[in-house]
Amino acid sequence: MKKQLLNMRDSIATARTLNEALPYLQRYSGATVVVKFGGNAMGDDDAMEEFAQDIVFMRQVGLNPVVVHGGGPMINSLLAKLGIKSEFLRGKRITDAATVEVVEMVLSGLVNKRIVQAINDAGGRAVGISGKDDDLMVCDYDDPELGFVGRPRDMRVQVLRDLFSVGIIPVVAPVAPGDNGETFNVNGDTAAGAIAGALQADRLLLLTDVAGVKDAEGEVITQLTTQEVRDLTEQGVISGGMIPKTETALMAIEQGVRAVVILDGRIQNACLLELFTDHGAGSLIRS
Ligand code: X2W
Repeated sequence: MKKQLLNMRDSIATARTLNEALPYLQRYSGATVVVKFGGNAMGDDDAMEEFAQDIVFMRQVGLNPVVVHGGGPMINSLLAKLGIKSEFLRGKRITDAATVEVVEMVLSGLVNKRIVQAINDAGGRAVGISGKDDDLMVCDYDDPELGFVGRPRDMRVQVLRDLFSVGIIPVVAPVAPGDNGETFNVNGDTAAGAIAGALQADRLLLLTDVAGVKDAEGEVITQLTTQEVRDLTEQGVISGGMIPKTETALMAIEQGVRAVVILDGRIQNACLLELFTDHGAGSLIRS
């Protein structure tokens, strides 16, 4: 009897949670949400399963989610096994011809298919592609010092819309073609920003392993404008690894993305918490 009562209480709490989510479900119905899933946020199989469930939930309630993933730590690990040295310059991997082959194998192969499989196991329909498929993201050389690192130039996002229209969740590896047969390695945040911009997405969620943008006292700032981001960067408060993320956010918003959230992927069900409850889990940036 006591157990039954407890179960009833749990169920009532669940029903209330669903009820409280209604305005958010209504607000985001039909919205396009690009989720950048970084290598550092991927964690173990349980974290992957939970992420996949969040994405399937989003699709189930009428959103159009697109996953753009990273995989930096996984690339490092295979490069080390192969004895290939690797260095970063201003947050991007210096990528020679041998490295770009490893990058494509790891991102388009191992990491992309692990995410696709997790989403399918959670009951969704995921299809994995890279920037090469249907020429989704044609790139120029980013910087001569970086080798085969791509800067997105021409975005052809129709393939993503075609996948949405039949209920498929696209999972995109940040590997892209150049004009002359090159394969480019693209920073995952950069790729997610370019895709979100081209889709005019309602939200870009940058899932990472930090709590968000912090102020001078080290407190997380839950909401900030693009101007505040510029000011804090000038003051040196936003620095280091946060800069590529805030730069991606500014560029995406300039291209028409409504808001960007730098989201703490270590928190359980971070995507659901951000989209469907009053409690965000990071820093929301908008114009
Ligand atoms: C990245 C691509 C993967 C990535 C790299 O080679 O590591 C460049 O730096 P995370 O896990 O999101 O860091 N590309 C040009 O962005 O992975």
